[in-house]
Amino acid sequence: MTCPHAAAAGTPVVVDPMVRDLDGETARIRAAGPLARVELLGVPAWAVTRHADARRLLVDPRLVKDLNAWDLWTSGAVTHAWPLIGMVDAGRSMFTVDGEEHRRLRTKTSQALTPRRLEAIRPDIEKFTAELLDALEEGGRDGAVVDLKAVFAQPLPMRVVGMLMGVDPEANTMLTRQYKKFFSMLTPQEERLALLAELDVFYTDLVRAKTALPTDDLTSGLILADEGGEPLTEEEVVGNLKAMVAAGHETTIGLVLNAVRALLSHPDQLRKVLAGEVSWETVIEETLRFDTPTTHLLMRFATEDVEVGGGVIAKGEGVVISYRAIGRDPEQHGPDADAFDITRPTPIRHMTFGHGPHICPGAALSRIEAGIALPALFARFPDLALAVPDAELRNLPVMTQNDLESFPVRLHG
Ligand code: STR
Repeated sequence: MTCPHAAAAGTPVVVDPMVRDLDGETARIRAAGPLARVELLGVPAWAVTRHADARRLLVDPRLVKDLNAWDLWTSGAVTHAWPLIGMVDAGRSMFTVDGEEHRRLRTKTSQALTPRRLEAIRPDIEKFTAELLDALEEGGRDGAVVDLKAVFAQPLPMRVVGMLMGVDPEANTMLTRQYKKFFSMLTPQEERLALLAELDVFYTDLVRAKTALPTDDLTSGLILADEGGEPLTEEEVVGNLKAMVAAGHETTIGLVLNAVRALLSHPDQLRKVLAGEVSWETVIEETLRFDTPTTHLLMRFATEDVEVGGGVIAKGEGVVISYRAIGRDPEQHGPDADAFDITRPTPIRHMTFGHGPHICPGAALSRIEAGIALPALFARFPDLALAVPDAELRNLPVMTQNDLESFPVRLHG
């Protein structure tokens, strides 16, 4: 185990692929300073751990997403054998490109995901939620333990993002299974590379079908050029589509489960919410700050030396934004940053969706999903209870996300 002092002295915090102690690890990374040395499966990187620094760096054009700016990549030290390579080498899309080109790749997606435009799909999200609550009720009949993740929190965002993008709902099970394998560090790398290739075929087929016969989904929207505009290439549409599906389902699972988890372990706060004294909106924002779905966001590369909190990210080095550490930053959130508290007197100003040009385009969508799912869940099952002690909830071996293995509950206490 790495102790905080060793880390501060320059020994890297070795990020645990098995995610056995997320809180302890987050504290160690924060203790290692504003710019912490971390090691990700043998690969050295910097981690930004303070809100204010991240806010500045996320608009700094000297940090780029282009893998070719990474010395460890261009020198061949990091290859496709590295299990996290899929997080940075994801094809050309709004996730991997910066500057003017990035604007071109992103505009249509962000326009389609404004809070106003999303109001149109609210009834669909409500319908999916009601159907999944029925399934939950069925699974939890007669006091049986049911997995809130598998039956509710996981299928809901998949159905929503699938519908938006025009994915055949029949493919949802396959996609859920593939992404679970993609994110898990237990998956052998050859298998991960093979499934990514399979997903590329699936998405390319989808884009070709929509090119032949456009409908009113976002994938068709991405294919059609704006008047006078340059159309996106097939590779770019595929890249955006897979970024949307991957990001759109994985992160919202975390948001919903983490909110339920926090409320169930703080019954006094849950009572206030159910009594209407605190809004669901506050619950969602405090959950986003306190228990970020994204633990570390991989990765940006320095095109020049960049100074951060007394340290330097040298030209050619890689840096991750450690959103979990940032959400617990006392300089931003006060001395009780480590506590879940929906009664904070000051507004919660978290940065969990990022900042700057790459700020999460799905932020409004995830807030709408959680804003429908959470009140509906507790309205139907006000006595919802964890079926195991909170301390027994386990993370999946996923290094970049806060992804729980399962969430066993009893519906009626
Ligand atoms: C997964 C693999 C892939 O095909 C495409 C992408 C691009 C978007 C990435 C996604 C990745 C992994 C999860 C991310 C998402 C953007 C937001 C999401 C990093 C690499 C978060 O966890 C915030």
